[in-house]
Amino acid sequence: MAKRIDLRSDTVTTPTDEMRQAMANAEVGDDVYGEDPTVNHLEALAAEMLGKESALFVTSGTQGNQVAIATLAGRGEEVIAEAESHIFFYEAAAVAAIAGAQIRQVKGARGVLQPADVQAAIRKLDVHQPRTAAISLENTHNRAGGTVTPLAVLQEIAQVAHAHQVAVHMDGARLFNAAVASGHSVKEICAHVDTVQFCLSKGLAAPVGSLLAGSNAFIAQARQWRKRLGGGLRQVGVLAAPGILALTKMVDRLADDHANARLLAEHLVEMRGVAVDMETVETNIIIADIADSGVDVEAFLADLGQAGVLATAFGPTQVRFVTHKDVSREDILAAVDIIAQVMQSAQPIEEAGLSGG
Ligand code: TLP
Repeated sequence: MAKRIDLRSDTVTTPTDEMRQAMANAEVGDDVYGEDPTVNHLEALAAEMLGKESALFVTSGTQGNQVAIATLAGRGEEVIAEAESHIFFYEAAAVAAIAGAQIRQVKGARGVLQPADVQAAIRKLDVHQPRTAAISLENTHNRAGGTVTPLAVLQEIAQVAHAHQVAVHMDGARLFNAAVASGHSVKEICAHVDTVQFCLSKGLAAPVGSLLAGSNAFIAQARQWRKRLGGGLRQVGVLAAPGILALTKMVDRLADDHANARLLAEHLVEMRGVAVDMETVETNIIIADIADSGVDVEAFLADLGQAGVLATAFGPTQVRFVTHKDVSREDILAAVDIIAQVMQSAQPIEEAGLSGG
């Protein structure tokens, strides 16, 4: 059987052989006592790379974001986040459920929050209004198609926020993609935010885990929130070991994923009925809109899956493709042929008698 080309997400990446070896050989201890040397090494390495005082190993990107928000925002407070951000869209209302805060959705430009809009959304001190406790940025922005927040915008948002004593958190699940695509180091990017979460288990290919970074005082409080949420793990060096390799060996190769995404997007826009906003294709995510084809997204994805290419529905007419370590340039070219064939033979909704009219 032909290889399955899985473009659903970079979360599907499998650990390298070297990572598996490192897991087997990891030196471990009880991390709740602070005695796991491999976790301590990973946290110190991450803090150093990001230019923050401390870092904390957490189970997932969602846990990292939620620990951060719960630390920064309390019950009855407000967090400003981009309208389609992951913390709003995909974290099961955890900001409400855990921190007890509400999210103020602010629309960005291709996912990038604009400083003037952030300024306008910050609440005044008034008995009727919640305190604005934090601003959460997403870089790269998933639902916008992997867009990168320019450094100048980050800097301006930080100025606006800090002038009002509001903290800035960055959901940097794909922070390293932002760094590789922009040519700025993660340290330069993180200099403008107070707290940042990034994932080891996406393009960097570690099996599990994220890091949350910030000041010593923030991380001390975050550590307690992690404990509350059941994220205080024991001999977790077996998971930190591949994370160290993710940071030391897997960053530069993200450029290949970006080149593959570009290649795929260039072919997709040539297909009839498929639209891609090429300006958003900066990293490893492509959002294709198949509205003009008249083809039903779910039916299209089912046929595509049968033919060996997996992608995700990302809206009523949108499909998301994500490139990563486990798909090569050859796989992308093979996927292009398959997508074109499936698109050509797919029946528009009206012809298939599904229009209901
Ligand atoms: N995103 C996943 C899905 O949840 C949509 C994906 O396949 O892209 N922030 C951002 C920007 C993310 O894209 C994700 C995962 C997370 C946070 C959460 O990370 P995990 O899955 O580790 O909780």
